[in-house]
Amino acid sequence: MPSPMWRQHELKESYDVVVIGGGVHGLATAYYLTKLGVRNIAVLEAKYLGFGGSGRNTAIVRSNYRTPEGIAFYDHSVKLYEQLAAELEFNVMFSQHGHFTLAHNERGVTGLIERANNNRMVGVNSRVIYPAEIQKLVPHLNVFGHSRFPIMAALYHPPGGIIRHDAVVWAYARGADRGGAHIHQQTEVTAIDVHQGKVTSVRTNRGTIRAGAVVNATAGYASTISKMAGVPLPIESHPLQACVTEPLKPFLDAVIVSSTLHVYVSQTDRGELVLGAEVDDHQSYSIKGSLAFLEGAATHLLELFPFLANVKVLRQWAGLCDMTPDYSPIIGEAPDVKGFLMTVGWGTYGFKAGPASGHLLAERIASGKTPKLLEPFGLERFANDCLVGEKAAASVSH
Ligand code: PYC
Repeated sequence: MPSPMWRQHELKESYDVVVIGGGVHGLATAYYLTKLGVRNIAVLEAKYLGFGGSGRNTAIVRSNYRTPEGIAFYDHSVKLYEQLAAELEFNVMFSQHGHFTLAHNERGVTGLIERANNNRMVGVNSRVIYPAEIQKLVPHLNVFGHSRFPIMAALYHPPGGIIRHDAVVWAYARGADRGGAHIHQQTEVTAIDVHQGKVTSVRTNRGTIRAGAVVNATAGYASTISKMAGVPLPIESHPLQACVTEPLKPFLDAVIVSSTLHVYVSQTDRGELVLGAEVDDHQSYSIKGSLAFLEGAATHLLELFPFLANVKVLRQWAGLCDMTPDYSPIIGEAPDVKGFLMTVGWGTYGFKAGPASGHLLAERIASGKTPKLLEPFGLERFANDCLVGEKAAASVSH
């Protein structure tokens, strides 16, 4: 009988750190905390591990962002992802076959050149390439055929790729469990108690837990959880939809994204195409797919790969994205509530950031000092007018 990936425990009355959210951010934080010697940790998940954004994303990993702060942060994550299979002894199927962001107009090309320059300044491998080279690297892409949106250039980012997102969640969960953390599924947080400016306990559907520190590592409900601790967040929650096709023979080993067409596509090791689009234009907590999304995504995909016209879609879904005003996350301790920490507001960038945010937040909690890479992302930046603008660093509509 194989041993379970993680054990079940009674809820204890007290933990040093209570992490809310059983996705990649929460589990990575717990795992890296155990590595730093903090072992009395609970991870609380309202549903099951990976129910939220970690199980609903399109599994893209990359660091070709716009700002020096963002590029350095996501680069740290890519480097941790590169070691993850060996570190956690679990095949997370990381396939770094390159990430191509297409431009279809002059303005788009200028944006890519700026990103490539910023990437290179921080030491991240990205360069702008033009149609002949794009065609050579992605032979099935419609580069020279008829198109309403001809491809003029691409930002080529060789370290980018895709990973098996469920495997990442399970591997971190097993690592955290082995390190002594308690993972509690079906455990919903109903209130957070704060006394004299310090977090004291977390109330759940299974009882109240005293807590030395509380980490909000949720997506979709980040503002709801933070409000329980009296910390309002500048976040709007929008659904982001995706779908998967029937399996096809392997023809695409790169990730292709187009911000003009708002579409991104990759092919999994099973042969399915995973494709997504922009976030829904209205705020909502819906995780249902819509026909409008399918029509749009399919139309845009066919601009890039017209031969896919008769491919069947197997399933579609949505996840929730917490969007901040500058499209960068909020990580660190709440300025006015001691012991209440957050890794939230990831918008559409969350999955790829999980290892870095977990690693750095664990260091922050264990040492009490903010690591350099986290300094730009505190909640106070909105009051201090120090935004980290990552708008237009993806193929989603921002
Ligand atoms: O940032 O690569 C990305 C992404 C893909 C889908 C949503 N965001």
